[in-house]
Amino acid sequence: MSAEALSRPFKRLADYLPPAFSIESTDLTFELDPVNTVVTAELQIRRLDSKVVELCLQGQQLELLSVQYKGHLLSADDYQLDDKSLRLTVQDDRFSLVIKTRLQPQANTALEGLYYANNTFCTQCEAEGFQRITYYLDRPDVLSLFSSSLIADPQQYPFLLSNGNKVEQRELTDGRRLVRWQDPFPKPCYLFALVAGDFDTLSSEYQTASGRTVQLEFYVEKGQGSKASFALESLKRAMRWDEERFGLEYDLERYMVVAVDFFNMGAMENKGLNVFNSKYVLVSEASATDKDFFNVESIIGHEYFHNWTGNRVTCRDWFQLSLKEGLTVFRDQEFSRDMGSATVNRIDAVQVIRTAQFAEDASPMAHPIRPEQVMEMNNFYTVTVYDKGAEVIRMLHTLLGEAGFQAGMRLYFQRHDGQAVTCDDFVQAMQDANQQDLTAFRRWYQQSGTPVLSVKRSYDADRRQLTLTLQQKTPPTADQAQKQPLVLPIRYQLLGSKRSSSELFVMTSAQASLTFDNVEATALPVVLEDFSAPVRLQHDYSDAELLRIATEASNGFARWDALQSCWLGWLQQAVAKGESYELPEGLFDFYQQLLHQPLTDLALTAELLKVPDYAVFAENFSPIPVDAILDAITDFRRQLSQRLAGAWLHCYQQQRQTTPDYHETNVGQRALKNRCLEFLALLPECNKTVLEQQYRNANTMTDQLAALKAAQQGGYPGFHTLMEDFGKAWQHDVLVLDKWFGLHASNPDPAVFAQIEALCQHDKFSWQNPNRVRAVFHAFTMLNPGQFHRLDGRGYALLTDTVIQLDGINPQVAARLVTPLLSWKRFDTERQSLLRAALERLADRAGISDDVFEKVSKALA
Ligand code: 0A1
Ligand code: ZN
Repeated sequence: MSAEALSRPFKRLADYLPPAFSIESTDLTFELDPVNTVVTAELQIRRLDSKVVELCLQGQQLELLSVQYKGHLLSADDYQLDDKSLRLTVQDDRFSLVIKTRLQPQANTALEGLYYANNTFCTQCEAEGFQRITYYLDRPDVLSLFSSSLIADPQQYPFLLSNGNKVEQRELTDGRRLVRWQDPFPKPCYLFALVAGDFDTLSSEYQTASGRTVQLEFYVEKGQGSKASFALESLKRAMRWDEERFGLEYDLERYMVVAVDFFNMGAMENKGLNVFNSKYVLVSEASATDKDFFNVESIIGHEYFHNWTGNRVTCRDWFQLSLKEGLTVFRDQEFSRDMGSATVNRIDAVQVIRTAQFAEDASPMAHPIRPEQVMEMNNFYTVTVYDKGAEVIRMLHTLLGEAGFQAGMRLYFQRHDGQAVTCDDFVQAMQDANQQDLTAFRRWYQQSGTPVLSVKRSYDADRRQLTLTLQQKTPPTADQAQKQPLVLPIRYQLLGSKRSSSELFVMTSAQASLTFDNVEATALPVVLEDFSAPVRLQHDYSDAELLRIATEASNGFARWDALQSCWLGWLQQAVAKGESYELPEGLFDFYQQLLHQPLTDLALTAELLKVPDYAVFAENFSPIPVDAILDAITDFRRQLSQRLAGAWLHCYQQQRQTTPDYHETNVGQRALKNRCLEFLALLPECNKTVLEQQYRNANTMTDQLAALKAAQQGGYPGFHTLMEDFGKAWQHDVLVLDKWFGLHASNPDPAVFAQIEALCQHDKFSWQNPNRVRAVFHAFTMLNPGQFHRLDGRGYALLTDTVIQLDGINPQVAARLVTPLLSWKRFDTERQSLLRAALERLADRAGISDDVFEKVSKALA
């Protein structure tokens, strides 16, 4: 690694200083042009700390045209300019600054700041993108009143949108149009947005609980208007839900959502003007899966809920990101739970924690939900900050109960509406509203890593007493060696006893025990219902006991989870034996029963009938025996398909006819049917007709795609013909083509390398478009472990080349893609050296971005 590279600086939470200046108002004028946009920023600034004379504004990738201080044009001697900042000495306590900058939105392929893609101007300012628009105090604790004037050619860009209320629209003498917007709420600059382009629009009205009318407006690509109606209805449901559950109402007259094709993330909560990745707005039964519909509703909810948890109360600094993200994910999960199958929703959320988040804790990028140091903030929009952050909020909810939690929320808004605050302020509000000491609980914010909770049982037959001994221990992580015990809310139930309802035990120390008097020897504790704390659970339950929980527990999550434990146990035995492990009769009986008599929750039934994915198993090993896991999975699936052939077919036929619309019952039915299809496809005798029929007759994308996936996994010879047909049929729809790209890239055959090369030449593929890149390479690295982890290193080399190529275009996306290379220490020695070499190749590249460098250098440290 070069010396220059090693000296790249970190920013630290401990170095936080309040701002010395405030920007009372920010008036922006944009003269929009793809290659030459001029931005005029008129700032009214006030000095807060009289001892400070230097004003340092951040700015990147800007061409400075002029600066006026209190109306006087400054010369270059009056300020200092470098590639990161503009600094000037100021004598006054109040003054105006007018800064003119020139931007080239079309050349901005990083998609941060103002960019131009697909004939649309769009901004993305979180986390630190506003400094790519003008020189500014680009930090979330500087709140300003924003107004903005957008000037552009009305033929090409009939819609000129920004935050707040539209206060003026007129045509200029040169033929351009000016639209002026004013946002009445002070906000940090990361919530600023502008969009200019031509769209299909879809509008509606919403009556708030207090009787105000809000205009809802969706702006989507021409010709796609009808695909936004589900998102629009989801928005109304989210608005109603937030009023009913949290007592929170929307606060502006207008709520706009713009869907764009080029976007680095899922969506962005800019005040009154959300910008969405089109993937999370545009759905129809023919072109989107049930999972896509689910994502649209949950992300629409997420961005809407940010209006209170994020916008009205925002973060003091970026280390506090989980203040808004953990809380908002918790809120969107609760919303989704109320909209669909509660149990399956919880299962999905837990899968994210157990696979991605536990993996992050075990990786060189391990960090607490409130990180303490960062090089590039964009690297910290992580599953830890978001999803583990939501688990921490969920634990508070479990500890305080719904009423106590809501009291805490009310106090939080009462104290902090309009402010930029810390995670501590949030916990303090919860504490004060409930008169509970949450000191020990706060450790969740500063400690990284996954606690291991072990449970041991002993039964005293004479006393008829059962004792549970609990122990918690958090192994060291890359960022922190010492760990302390955490507060763990543990929900449990005792099967086969009178006290069969769910109870809560709050564990606060390293060891604890629970005793149950007067119980039978057969009483069976079900621990960690609903995954009440984000821990790895260790126990010594037998298969028979686990299968009993899977059948008898009243908590749906616990039933599924018991089965997960079984699968892990069986897989470990298969790996240890190095040969086929025969699945127990009890499992076949259990599945037979489920297939003939599914539970009322069909989606849960489908989950129970699933062999866990590679990623779920892999997370439990170090080193990860890649090939043995893959072999065992294939063998398990083969055993199930053959032993239960008749039952899969019976259930498949029972569930075959489904109504296309996205509705809980239909979704469950499709999930179950397609699970059956997955196993049927492994049977040579019947797969042809069943697969072909389902593919041809599908009335939803869910069913069509399920047929293709089953055909691929089952090695169906007609698969390629079906893929060709699918590719042709969906040429016109890039969001569907992404699914096709992904399927190609998850081909478990070595031919995948040639296919990926061909995909990158496809006329709909573009390195500039994050959705296209992710469709191919996310599928390759995450859904194709066999080829990605090849022992000849070809998979790693492909990813490394891709990261290098992409880093020059879009560092944020490149840095997300690099993640699978980081955990090199978790593999066997051969793969370790291949991965290490790949990381070194990246670290040594001149000009590698901070985004990629931060991750790679941590991995090599
Ligand atoms: N705040 C958004 C996520 C987001 C974060 C960063 C972005 O660009 C770097 C874009 C979006 C959310 O939580 O939805
Ligand atoms: Zn968010």
